[in-house]
Amino acid sequence: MVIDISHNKPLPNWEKLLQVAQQNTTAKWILRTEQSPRTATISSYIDRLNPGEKSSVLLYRDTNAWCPFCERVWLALEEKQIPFEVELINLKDKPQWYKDMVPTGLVPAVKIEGELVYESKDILLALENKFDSFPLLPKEPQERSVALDMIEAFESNGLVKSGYQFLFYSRQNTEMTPEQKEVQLLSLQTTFETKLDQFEETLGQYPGVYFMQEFSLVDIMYTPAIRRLAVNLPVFRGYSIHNNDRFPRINQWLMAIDQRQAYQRIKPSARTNNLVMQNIFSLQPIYEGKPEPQVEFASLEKDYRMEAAGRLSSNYQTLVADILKNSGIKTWASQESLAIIESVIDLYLRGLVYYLIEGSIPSFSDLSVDAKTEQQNEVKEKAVADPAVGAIALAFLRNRVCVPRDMSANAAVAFQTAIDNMLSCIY
Ligand SMILES: N[C@@H](CCC(=O)N[C@@H](CS)C(=O)NCC(=O)O)C(=O)O
Repeated sequence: MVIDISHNKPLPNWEKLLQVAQQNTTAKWILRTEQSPRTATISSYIDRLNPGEKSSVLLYRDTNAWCPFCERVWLALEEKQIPFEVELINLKDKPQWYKDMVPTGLVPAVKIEGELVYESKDILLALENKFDSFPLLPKEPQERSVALDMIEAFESNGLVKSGYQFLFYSRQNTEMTPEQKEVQLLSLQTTFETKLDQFEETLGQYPGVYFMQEFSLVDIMYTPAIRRLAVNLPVFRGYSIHNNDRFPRINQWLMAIDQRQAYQRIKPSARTNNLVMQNIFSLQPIYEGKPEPQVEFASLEKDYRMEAAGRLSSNYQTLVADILKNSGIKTWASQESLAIIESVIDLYLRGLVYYLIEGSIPSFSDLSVDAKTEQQNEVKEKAVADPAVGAIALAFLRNRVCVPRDMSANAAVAFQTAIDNMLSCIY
């Protein structure tokens, strides 16, 4: 036990919770005071720099961590164990200095020893040229040239393009009959499947699960797009690459990529990818998303539980404010009760963090909160930890997490599992 709250002691404060979580996770993030998001994942190897030493690489990536091209560069940096710094660019409101600096205005871009490189493919090759740690291209010239050809082929072989045409097909066209639309959709599916057959064949060219003998830049080029297609097509088209007998090598490849150590804190979750398609690209799920399989709390790795606990503790003020503002609580709560409600939300979030750290759900029935009036900042009244407020706060947060912006995919599984378990204890 790390924190003792037995004998009806109050839950620990946020500082204590954050301290314990940070001591028990390898995840690294920074606090971005007064900015959104308030926390950001940083290089796993930043500690390798000497005190005062600047990293030779600065990565410009999108604030929401949705960009598949940024994901490529981020993954290469982690695979090569390069300590790097990050500057987040808000794509909805790109700073003028960024547009002036990068001719395309797009992310990602990097500065390597002060020199600007943009376009993800060019960045990958530049990093490979500059840093010989953990090579991501074969040394043997013939094999290297095959790898470079495969990297070039990403743009021209039509695999990803045909996948996205199938995913984004819109039935809105009013000049076609429903039957004609179905025929068109089926033809897009067939084209994509033919491309997947070619992909399957390419993966068979070398022994092992990757494109080349070893994991390489070729895998990095394809990873973000293929993973996004694999998690979005079942939800928006009812089409599955995963567990599809026609594509055994692609499935092995997806699984191997998913398990790479360097990818663990970068990969997006299926849920985040689906929500991006739904909310940003207005795709409609064709069937209700299956509930994610239940995970046993005991099977969650401590490192990731602690990461979730730490990220939440670093960001609790924003989360409490977000719940108050956007969960619907304000539509029924009286103005006078808001201070108490805020304290109850805070208490349940600390309870969630406590659970992530300790593995046991605190008993809220024994706990009360002190609500302070805003003006006087003094205790006005004591309130019981109303489970209804706790349930709203937890249910709201469960889908709010954006991966990997707010925490890694594995940490998000821990976070959501803990919330599910707490909710089932409330009602
Ligand atoms: N070919 C570019 C594509 C980069 C790209 O499309 N980035 C998008 C984010 S996913 C972007 O910066 N969009 C902002 C905009 O269009 O203004 C690369 O590989 O780096």
